[in-house]
Amino acid sequence: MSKHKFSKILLTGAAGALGEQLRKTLSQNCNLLRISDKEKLVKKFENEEVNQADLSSPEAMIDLTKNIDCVVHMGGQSVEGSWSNVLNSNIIGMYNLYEGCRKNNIKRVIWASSVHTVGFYPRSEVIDSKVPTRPDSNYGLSKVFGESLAQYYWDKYNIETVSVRIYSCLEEPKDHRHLSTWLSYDDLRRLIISCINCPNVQHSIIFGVSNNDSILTDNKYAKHISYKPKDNGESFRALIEKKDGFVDSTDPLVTTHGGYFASSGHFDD
Ligand code: 15L
Repeated sequence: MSKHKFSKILLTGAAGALGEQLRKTLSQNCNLLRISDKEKLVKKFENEEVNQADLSSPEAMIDLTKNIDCVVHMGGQSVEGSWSNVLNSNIIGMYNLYEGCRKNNIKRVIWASSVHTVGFYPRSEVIDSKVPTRPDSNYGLSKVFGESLAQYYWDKYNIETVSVRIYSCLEEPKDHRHLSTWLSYDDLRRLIISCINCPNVQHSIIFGVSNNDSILTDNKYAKHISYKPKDNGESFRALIEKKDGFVDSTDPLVTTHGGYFASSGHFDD
């Protein structure tokens, strides 16, 4: 019997910023860690297996998901982009990945959804995961599609998913909005491991945010995941106020959860 709940984990987007932060922890929490990205990757840990693949290829996704029991999906377009980039990476790519999961009997997916699914909520509103989505960009729209896809694959095909609405995952908060939206790298690791270890998740949506004093979200519908964030963006307030001064409450950076994603125009214009 394996000492891990899932013995064979696939990490997509392993060359990206968050993928990079997760490799070591994941490799310690499974027997085999298959790492994938469309960029070239170099094996770092003994139980890693490298498989370079592009999400937009259905064949590659079927191949990538063979002999795996849990996927941590950090791949795809991670910021606003042209419609064609978002479509290929996050909509077609997400569908291809789940088809691979279905065909290869994968049990669970944990993936990077985003604050930008709900980016148009005003800062004054603390939201839970049952409020209607309010995407703020092509990118946010693609993440809403991803969450619906995850719900569908749970309802119809019994593939469990945790959609992690990551707010701002950075080494440290860099501006006033981040004081509320920051997710530290250590809390990211805690969160993903909680999602892996949780016995039953069905399709759950959880906000990926640290224990910030000025938090904008309420994880009351994800208590079963037992995510206990430890870091707090507030400790960076003095530094940010010294650097940027005080921010006006009408500044688009802080009027909504999504910040400048919500206030900027169409990417393709
Ligand atoms: C995200 O979803 C992006 O992946 C990240 O690059 C940040 O822009 C973050 O949201 C944010 O809004 O802070």
